[in-house]
Amino acid sequence: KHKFWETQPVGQFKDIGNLSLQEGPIEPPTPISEVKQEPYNLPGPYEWTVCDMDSDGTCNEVYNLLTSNYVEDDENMFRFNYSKEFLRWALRPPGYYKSWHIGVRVKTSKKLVAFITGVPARIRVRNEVVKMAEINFLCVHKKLRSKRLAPVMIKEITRRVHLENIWHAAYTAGVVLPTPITTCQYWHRSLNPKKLIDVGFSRLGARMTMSRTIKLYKLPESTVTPGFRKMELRDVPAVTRLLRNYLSQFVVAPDFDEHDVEHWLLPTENVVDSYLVDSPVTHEITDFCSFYTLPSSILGHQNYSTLKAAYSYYNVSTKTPLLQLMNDALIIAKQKDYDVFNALDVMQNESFLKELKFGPGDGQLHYYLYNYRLQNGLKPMELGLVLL
Ligand code: YNC
Ligand code: MG
Repeated sequence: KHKFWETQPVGQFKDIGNLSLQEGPIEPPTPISEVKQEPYNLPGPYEWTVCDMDSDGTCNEVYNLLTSNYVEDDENMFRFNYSKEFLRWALRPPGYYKSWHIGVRVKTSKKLVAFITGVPARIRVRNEVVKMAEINFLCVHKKLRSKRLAPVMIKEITRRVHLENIWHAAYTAGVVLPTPITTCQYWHRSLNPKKLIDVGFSRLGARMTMSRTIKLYKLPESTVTPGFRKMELRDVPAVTRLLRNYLSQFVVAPDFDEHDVEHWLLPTENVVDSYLVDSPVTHEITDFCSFYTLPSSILGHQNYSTLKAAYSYYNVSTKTPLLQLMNDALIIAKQKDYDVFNALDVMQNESFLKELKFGPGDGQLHYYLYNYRLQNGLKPMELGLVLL
């Protein structure tokens, strides 16, 4: 059934529940000298290219490929529209490898027709911090689908990850592959219900009018928590301490240091927003919340072309109740004109979703590890990792 995935060091469906299989690496690392030195062969008309995300021209090509060909919802009404600034942020964290930003071009025209990326990360699985690649943005042009290009691209990025002496990876997908470590659900909080209904993202509830719906989702004009403010560079040490301590409770979570926090959480306009509570009494940083910006193109609508969506990222509450902290995040997102605020049911998110009027979405998001076996699946609440 999975001609490619059956050959890979991932948990196989037939192994589910087999207690004789140990947790940890499925295959041992091999000496780098034994890693295949040449790229995998592509079909004749295509060639590999390294995509230099520092170059405006290349960044534009990647942006255009993804904007027209990347992930859509099941009904093909919306397609992710990652911005160029977002792609630069997502692909250039501390210690990134340019060679992991892989494109496929048509030899004759040089047109970019496929893409896959990895970035390095330290991810803790139970008590073990494992060097991994986070794989993302796998995309094949719509006209080249179902030709088995994706397995070649996955093998090629695996080879390049191995060349850096890294033997594991983490990734998410909307499709079921062998085998998810957990399956999460997206929840959506309407900020601009009229637009969301107009574009078919949501529907008017039973016995609801438009004006009652607008009233239902109304939020205060300004945040309520004293000392709530935007994160600044000087906050990096305190936020790192707060976040490391918080993430230590989850079975799988990133092992962030100050460099990671500066990159992934320091606010970047229209890419990532982070706020914290700077206690007016003790001047301590007690709580933190963040979201990233990922608009979707609205496909074939008369009046609207993009949906502005905020995605919950990492949140930590020690003094302010998480519910109040996230309500302030919603207020900020509304002030900044987002249409919807999305969150997965990971970490402690379940504790605020219903009360803050998030509704469950349809599609599911499956989380995977490559070459690392986890004995039992995780519950979404045991997962402390958000991939972009
Ligand atoms: C997928 N999303 O099952 P089998 S998520 C992984 N992730 O293999 P073909 C996928 N594998 O089942 P197409 C996958 N989707 O026969 C399909 N597959 O064993 C598997 N969509 O290949 C599939 N982006 O080339 C099958 O399929 C084989 O032409 C079929 O191309 C697939 O970024 C795709 O959803 C997804 O652009 C490129 O449909 C195409 O359909 C497309 O005939 C729209 O492929 C965009 C989209 C996926 C977003 C993402 C994470 C990717 C993870 C890849 C796996 C990484 C493994 C770790 C590597 C490093 C290891 C180290 C160390
Ligand atoms: Mg293909």
